[in-house]
Amino acid sequence: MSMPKLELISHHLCPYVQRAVITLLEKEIPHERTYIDLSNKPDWFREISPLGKVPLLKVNEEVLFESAVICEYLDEITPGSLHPNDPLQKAKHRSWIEFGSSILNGIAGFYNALDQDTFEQKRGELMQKFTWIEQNLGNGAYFADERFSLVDAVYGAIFRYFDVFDKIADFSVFANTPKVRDWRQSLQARSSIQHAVTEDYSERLLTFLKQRNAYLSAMIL
Ligand SMILES: N[C@@H](CCC(=O)N[C@@H](CS)C(=O)NCC(=O)O)C(=O)O
Repeated sequence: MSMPKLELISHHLCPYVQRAVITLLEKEIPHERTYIDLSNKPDWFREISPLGKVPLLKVNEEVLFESAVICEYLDEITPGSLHPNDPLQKAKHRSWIEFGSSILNGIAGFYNALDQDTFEQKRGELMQKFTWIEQNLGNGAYFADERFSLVDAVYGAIFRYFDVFDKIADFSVFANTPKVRDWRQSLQARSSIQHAVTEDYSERLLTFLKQRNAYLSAMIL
């Protein structure tokens, strides 16, 4: 199959976009990336995005939306697979990818919390979610074993938030989850994860967090 022309419609801070970029980089797929401003969506984007969300993948003249769909499509058009072959294991990976989306909602709750009580509650909820992960991680460097998979792409983007939170203060979210801490390190070292965002990612995220006017915002110097 000849490779179609691929254009990923992206946003600098979006963790769902990162899932697609990591897949593109892991599979060494030639593509273009176009970044848009979500607070001022271009008309051409509104016209092709059914949910008004990034990522979108333009495949020649067709449009795909939803990161899970995009990642699986990219995986399927290239040799090898970032999913397990066994149907049950593959389904489990998809479950933990969904769980990753609920962690992203939890992270948004954490950085948007307006007062200390809510902030602490959200921090506790995140810790509980990572306890679930701790109990379901394999014994290798990555989620299941020594092979990088699509679940790893999802959590690589999640852990990147904590690299920036760590610059603000020590929130000890991983204090009770040593396997998660090791996994985070393996993912941080992975080239596809390092290169899934632009170099100014941390500054952009800090600026975004400051602008929330939330409890966390006040902690940013
Ligand atoms: N379920 C979607 C979620 C994508 C999503 O929430 N994208 C956000 C940015 S991270 C977005 O485009 N939001 C629209 C907006 O801010 O108006 C996926 O997996 O692709």
